[in-house]
Amino acid sequence: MDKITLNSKIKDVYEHPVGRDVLDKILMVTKKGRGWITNPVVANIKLKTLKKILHKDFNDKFWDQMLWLLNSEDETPQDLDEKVKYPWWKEAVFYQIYPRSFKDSNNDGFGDILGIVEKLDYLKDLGITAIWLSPVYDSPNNDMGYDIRDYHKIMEEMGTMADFDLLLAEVHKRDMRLIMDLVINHTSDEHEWFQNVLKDPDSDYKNYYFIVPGKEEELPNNWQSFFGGPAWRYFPELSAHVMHTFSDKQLDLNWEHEPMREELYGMIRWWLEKGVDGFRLDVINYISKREGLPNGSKDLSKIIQFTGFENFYYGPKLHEYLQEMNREAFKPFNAFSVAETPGIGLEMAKLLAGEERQEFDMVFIFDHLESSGLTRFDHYQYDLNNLKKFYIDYLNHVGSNYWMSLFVENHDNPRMVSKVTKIPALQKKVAKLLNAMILTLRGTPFIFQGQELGARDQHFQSIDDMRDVEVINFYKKLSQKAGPERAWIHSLTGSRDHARVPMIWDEDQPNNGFSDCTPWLCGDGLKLGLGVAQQEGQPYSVLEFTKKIIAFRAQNVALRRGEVDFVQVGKKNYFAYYRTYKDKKVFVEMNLSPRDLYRHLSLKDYHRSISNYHDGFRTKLSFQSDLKLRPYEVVIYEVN
Ligand code: TEU
Ligand code: CA
Repeated sequence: MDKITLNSKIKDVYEHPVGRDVLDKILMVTKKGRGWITNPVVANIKLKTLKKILHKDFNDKFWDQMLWLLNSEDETPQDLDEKVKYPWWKEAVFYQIYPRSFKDSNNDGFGDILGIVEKLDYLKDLGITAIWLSPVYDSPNNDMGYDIRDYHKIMEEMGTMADFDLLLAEVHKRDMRLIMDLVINHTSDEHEWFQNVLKDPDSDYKNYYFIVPGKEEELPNNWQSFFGGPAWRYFPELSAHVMHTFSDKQLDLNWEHEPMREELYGMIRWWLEKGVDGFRLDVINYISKREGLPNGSKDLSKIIQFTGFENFYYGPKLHEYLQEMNREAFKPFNAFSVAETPGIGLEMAKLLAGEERQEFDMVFIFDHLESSGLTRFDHYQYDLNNLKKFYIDYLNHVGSNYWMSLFVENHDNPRMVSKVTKIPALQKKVAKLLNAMILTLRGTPFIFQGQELGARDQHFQSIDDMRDVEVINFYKKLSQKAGPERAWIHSLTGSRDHARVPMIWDEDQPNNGFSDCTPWLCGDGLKLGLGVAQQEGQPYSVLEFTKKIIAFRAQNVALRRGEVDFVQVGKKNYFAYYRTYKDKKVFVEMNLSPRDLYRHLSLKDYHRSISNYHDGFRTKLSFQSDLKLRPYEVVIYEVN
């Protein structure tokens, strides 16, 4: 791969994997289409000319950082065209459990492991074949388990290691798989490793973290934490700053230090020996920090929001560490891995999860969760055409060696349904449409707990009702700048607590059947018929609809393995595709808008199998009455 310099043309940058992802991000944030770059006039502009044109917005530091980032990758992703292999995880339907809020077995207000065991039959009945468990390790819960104190111990509220062993056995007994959350970019400050540093600042453990000696008022660099404020916490007892890219109780591990890496790999093998089937790796693309920890570009941070990000979100030794971890820990156990990789675009993703790369099986990319240029804390209505564009773009640009994860919700985001519409009657349609989409596209679907019920955002009354460290810090900071009212509007819009409220098992029971005692985080208590007990056996409920599609997918190989062919892609609000495998064919079409939509395909030989509208449902279409799709309608047809 040629080095990118200021003499390179924009089109050279766009040919480069990192360049393409970075430019795509810039186009997204500035709401310009790809056409802008592929336009021959723009494509032939040299970077130094662009630098001149943009000198007001972007200074020298920006260009230095950009060139460094681009030249840190000299490999090109490959899009192969070979026979696709089908390991179990490509045909799985995953379900993400947020254990603290799933089911409380001993009525102390916290969900726990035995609570999960109680509900395994519910998941089995839904058709789930694999579970991803958010962290259950010992933790002071500053970031609800994403701050691990002891990797070998279960958090007290969650139960015991014996409970965990039971869970694993019960999962396997039901022919399901279990993957754990692996948080190894950082540990809690209460982890023994850091405690050892405090006890003996000269011990080797000082190399496990980024500890930079100096005066309190002199920060090592200008990096910002994702949870507000600088990415450095001062420890007077060490006369040093310690790096934390998340909360100040989550200290970043120094992957440069080999003994630290060895300990992590040993810990991973320990869990795999127990029999867990794999891992979801938390912010794993952040582990390699640029040498010297240089300042981030202020200009760049206008685009990516966090100063310093470019120095570690795709760091220089990332691939080296990941290949090593795969070799040392995953490979010997044939363990499955899915990486959470915020900020990564498709080309970088291919270098992280291409089959031949021996790093991860899949990644979670986040480019689709917000409309162009907006963030989770912005109040707006999400346009589903964005999702369509994202999936077409991505699925049309991968080879046989890349497999996509499909998701629209997780524990870090408000409910997608609420982002799309606030109208309760339409929310159920949208919930079904979204579930249908991730269950019928090509890839592995991940359902976040409650998504199968059509769970929506909460009407929290004030910041006191929220528990998440991110939103609490965010609210404090914004209140000072913009006043409490504005701070509250944005906090309510973006809070991760919307997704973290307890599961609704039965709306007729106290605390919705989650616990006999007041939960650690409460929702607004509105009864909207969204509980499991309220939906089970009701054929038109979101739950039964979702179950039906999962069952259909299990029976229909075209939905699991079929190639995807998008049709009429230029038609706004219309999203339609064929899934084809040998002689099996399925057609899926959707109306992405709250208005009727006329469409012009001849569907008369298709057998209509599933739809989120049941009135007037016929398996055969008649030409006169079926020219239009109703608001947020989705229909799945068997074509043969
Ligand atoms: O999230 C990483 C992450 O970057 C975001 O999704 C995060 O929620 C937020 O947007 C930061 O502004 C992972 C975990 O999923 C999350 O729960 C943890 O809080 C975080 O890492 C730190 O471990
Ligand atoms: Ca409990």
